[in-house]
Amino acid sequence: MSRLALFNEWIGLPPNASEHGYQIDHIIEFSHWFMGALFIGWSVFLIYVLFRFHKSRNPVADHEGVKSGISTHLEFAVVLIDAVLLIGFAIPLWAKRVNQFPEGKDAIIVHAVGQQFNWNFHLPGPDGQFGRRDVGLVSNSNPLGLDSADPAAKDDIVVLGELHVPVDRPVIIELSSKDVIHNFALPHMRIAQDAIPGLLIPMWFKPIKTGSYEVVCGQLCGLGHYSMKGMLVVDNPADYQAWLKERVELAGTQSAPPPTERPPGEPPVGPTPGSVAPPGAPKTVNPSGAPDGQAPPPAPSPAGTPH
Ligand SMILES: [Cu+2]
Repeated sequence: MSRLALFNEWIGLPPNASEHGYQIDHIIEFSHWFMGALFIGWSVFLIYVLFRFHKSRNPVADHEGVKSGISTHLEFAVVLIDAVLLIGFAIPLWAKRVNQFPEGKDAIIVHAVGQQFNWNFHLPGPDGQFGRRDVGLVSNSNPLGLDSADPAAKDDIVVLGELHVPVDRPVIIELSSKDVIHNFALPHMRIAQDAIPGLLIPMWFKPIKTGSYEVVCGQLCGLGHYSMKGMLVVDNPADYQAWLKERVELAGTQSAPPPTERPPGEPPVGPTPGSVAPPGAPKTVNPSGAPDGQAPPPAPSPAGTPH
């Protein structure tokens, strides 16, 4: 444990906080030692070859070449070890994350929806049922388009950026995206999965240490990608219940979350007036015939302008 922890620290991995994480860490550790051995081995071989086949020792080219089969055996051994790592360890480990989901009521199920450049979380509330979501209902005050006419949606919890989960219970996160491909990455939990528009992709882990952990977007998803961070707070059961209670009370009375904030001096999110139109789009026609920028008041405001 101590050697592993030291090694992980040395290569910059944050401390593991999930149940399965140590298995990932072992593979990472072994792969690095293996790569280190290969690096040293090939370096020594290169230096040997430089001396062994130097022009002074071999003034005339030898068209027969080396007859020893040792390099073939060595290369085959490297391929074999790689195959064992991949087929024997990496694939079964990942299969458990994406195929063998925990059963029973013990698991917490959360929907995480990526958008440029935030993570939204949708929890089913006390009734345990996710309310209907409709993309047509999406607005600034309703980032997920939750249908308030659906009885199951009444107690649903929608939070922006910060998700709380209880310690020592499996957490299933079902991922989707509102715009482009994002990646829900939890470095401390040793898990990451793509969030793809139109798909619902589940993943799961079991946090074993309380604390606050960073959620990052692992796919370059646009100009504000660097700022697409969230927080995963692993609570003890009492704190988690308190957070849930507070959120349920807030549900329905929540005010609009702030639009994506940008650091000072940066361009606003989304298309700005006069920016590039999508391919094939008709040219903008000014119905009033007035010069650009002098449209009469009833004309709709250009896309991207806050109302
Ligand atoms: Cu992203």
